[in-house]
Amino acid sequence: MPAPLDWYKDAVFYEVPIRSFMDGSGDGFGDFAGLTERLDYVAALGVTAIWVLPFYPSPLRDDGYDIADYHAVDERYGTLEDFRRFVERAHELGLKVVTELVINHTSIDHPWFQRARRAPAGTIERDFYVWSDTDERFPDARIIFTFSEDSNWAWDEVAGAYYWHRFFSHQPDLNYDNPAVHAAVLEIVDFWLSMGVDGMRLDAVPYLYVRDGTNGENLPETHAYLKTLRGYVDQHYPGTMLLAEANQWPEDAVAYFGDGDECHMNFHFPLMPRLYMAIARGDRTPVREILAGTPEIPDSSQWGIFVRNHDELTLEMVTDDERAFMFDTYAQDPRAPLNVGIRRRLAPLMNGDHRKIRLMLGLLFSLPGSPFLYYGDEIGMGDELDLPDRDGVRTPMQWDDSPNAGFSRVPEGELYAPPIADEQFGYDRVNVAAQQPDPDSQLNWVRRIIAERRKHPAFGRGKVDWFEPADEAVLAYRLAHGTGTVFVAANFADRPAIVDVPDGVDVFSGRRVSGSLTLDPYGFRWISITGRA
Ligand code: TEU
Repeated sequence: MPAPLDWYKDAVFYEVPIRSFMDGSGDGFGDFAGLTERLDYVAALGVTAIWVLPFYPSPLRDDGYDIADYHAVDERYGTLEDFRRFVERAHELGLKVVTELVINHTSIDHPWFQRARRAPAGTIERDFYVWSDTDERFPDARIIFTFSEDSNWAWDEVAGAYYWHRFFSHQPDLNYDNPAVHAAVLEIVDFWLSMGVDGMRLDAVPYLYVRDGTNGENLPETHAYLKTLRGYVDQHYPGTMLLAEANQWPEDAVAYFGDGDECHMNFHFPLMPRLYMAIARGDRTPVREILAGTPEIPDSSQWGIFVRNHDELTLEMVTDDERAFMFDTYAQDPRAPLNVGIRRRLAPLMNGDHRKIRLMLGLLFSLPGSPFLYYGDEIGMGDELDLPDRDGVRTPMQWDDSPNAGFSRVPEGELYAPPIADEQFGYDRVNVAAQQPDPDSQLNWVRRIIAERRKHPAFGRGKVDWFEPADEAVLAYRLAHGTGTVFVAANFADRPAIVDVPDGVDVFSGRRVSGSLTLDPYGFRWISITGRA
């Protein structure tokens, strides 16, 4: 039976930086051959879709988000044939494939930029990018990579002009006022979607257009463009999902759904840091408030829920006081802050406290929307703060306690980065092989909770009703859907909490519950209230 057009509502996504997952070629660098080899593991997690990070030819100065050729695979990741085999095997295992459409900017090494800098001003070639004779235009546009950039303009000697870049200065922004850029983007879309890709994440999508007198984010022109892109994809590749990476406040983030005619999905960025705030304060309020302040979305749209990803834990969408609280609470190590965020993984952020880790993952798999699990968080991987930029949360997957953590057969020391080897999270103790046979391991716990989630379409499709338990440590809500209704109660405090619950069946124990129940410290419960366990 063909998947429904809105398959993404039932999906459980797994995020994989290909470089970090498995080295198939034996060069110390993860690749498609290795990833394809390990797809059985991914499928056995119970996830239903795999999101792979950029793998296109790139100088890798921003880990592939600096693309030099959109129509090929970087040789370190393999070949187009390896990519096809990956997609084929993923589909065989029932996994949807989501790739990256990084179209806000290219690498300066991209032939488009090399041609533009040499082309006369005002030509189509030149205007593939945004140029200016001064570096003073668009002063209200904030700098995103505050640790490495002090301007969004960079001087180009060859062009004799400044070019616009919202991220690194080696990532010049494309000029969407140039129709030739639109045409080039559609060629990229055709190239990859014709190879069976099921979804595309639109990287840094709020920044496509820039205008004088604005902060260069969320402009109406950007939304108009997304409507045309969506129209094209729906017409030529029905069932393909567009996922916005719009790191914005709720009222701006919902706009990326349009009237159901822009992106199918968008990440709920403001929710993520508030899960960490709630657990640190033992109080549901930060989560309850941000979701109460999140407008309704079109029926065909879906929020993407995450607790961590390949970037720093971004604190762009919190208040100054909340940001200070987050840095005080979670970034005591002076190496932890990066740009406007914290470059740590889930397990270290929770100090390895399994109760807290499981509460965060429990909410990941039960908050309204579709969950995105970051590779390695299913086994409780740590991070390495001595690595540059965000590389500390992109270390080799820890398959076992053999050399290189089973990630590669090259001599030790020849990996793109060393596997975590510290006391608490070292690969000698935190690895798939050790957890596989242990029914109480985090790995098997994650498998169980994903399996339970998938039995209840209400998690991805249900209409949510929020409750206000007297104990503010408790977040409680009901998700109602034709197939059944689930009730969720989660305790953010380090003490037991009592909560009133509807009559039903505890999804994990299978036992009937009614009246009220006591949540363990950082505990949560899922109750099926249609009598279906
Ligand atoms: O990040 C873009 C983005 O919006 C950032 O705000 C992001 O949330 C975070 O702060 C960046 O670390 C995307 C990618 O996720 C990131 O890895 C790339 O470096 C960036 O775009 C540029 O392509």
